[in-house]
Amino acid sequence: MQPDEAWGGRWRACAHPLSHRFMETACEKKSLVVLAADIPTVDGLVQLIDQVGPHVTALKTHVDMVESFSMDDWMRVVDAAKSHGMMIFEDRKFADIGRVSETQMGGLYDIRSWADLVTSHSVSGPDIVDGIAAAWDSVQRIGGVLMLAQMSSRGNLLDESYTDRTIEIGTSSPHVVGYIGNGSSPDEISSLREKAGEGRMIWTPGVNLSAEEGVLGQRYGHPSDAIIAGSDAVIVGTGIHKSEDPAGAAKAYADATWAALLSR
Ligand code: 5BU
Repeated sequence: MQPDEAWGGRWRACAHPLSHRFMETACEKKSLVVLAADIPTVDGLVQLIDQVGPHVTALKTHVDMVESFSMDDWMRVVDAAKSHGMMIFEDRKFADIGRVSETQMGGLYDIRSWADLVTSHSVSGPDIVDGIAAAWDSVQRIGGVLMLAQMSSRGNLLDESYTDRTIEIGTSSPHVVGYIGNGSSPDEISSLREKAGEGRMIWTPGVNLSAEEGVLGQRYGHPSDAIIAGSDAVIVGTGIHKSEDPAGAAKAYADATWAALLSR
């Protein structure tokens, strides 16, 4: 199916090139699944990526959870993701002032050199986005920022006025591809979609096909409900990597999200 048919207004209104790349890959793989690869070893990550690659559209990483990090080793993860046509999304949740965030995009992990997307808080104000974008610019790469407009964990402090002000920042920056929304609550996703309009993506963690509640305050909703409510990608970790059959689980999430997109 052509992306404009599957995605409708979102395809036409989202201006960032990486949002189009995501929507195209989603159509090729019939999947709106982003794998939250929360595995602390490079071998484990590469194995998981190779198992689920055909059903997953982007890889979400936490590079700072990898034990005995080395850049050479890490490139095996990057290469594995690329070989499956997955975008790489480092869930770094930047939060500092612009200048420091720019520097933190380099450093030990050199996120700017391999990540296509990163997450950012908005608590420090709009310049954080320019700092992150300047880092990609310095290595002649294009990247995009997903700002945390909501969170999935219980008791989080991102209230409605915080969400509104985050959207103000996002709307006025070409580097903001979209927002992180609370995948456990279709109502919150619908409200975020209404505020964000068609021109930005919403990606949602806090999604699981079976679990009611995760550990340590994580909350879950159903992937189909999240997509119907206006999410464009479900971020799934334990639902896939803790499954006895990760490939089968990834396919189940892919099928549920693709069907939901078409019915939306
Ligand atoms: P889970 O195993 O599907 O619960 O993993 C969810 C992932 O999404 C995990 O990597 C978190 O860092 C990430 N996440 C989240 O769960 N909730 C949020 O609000 C944000 C990120 Br932002």
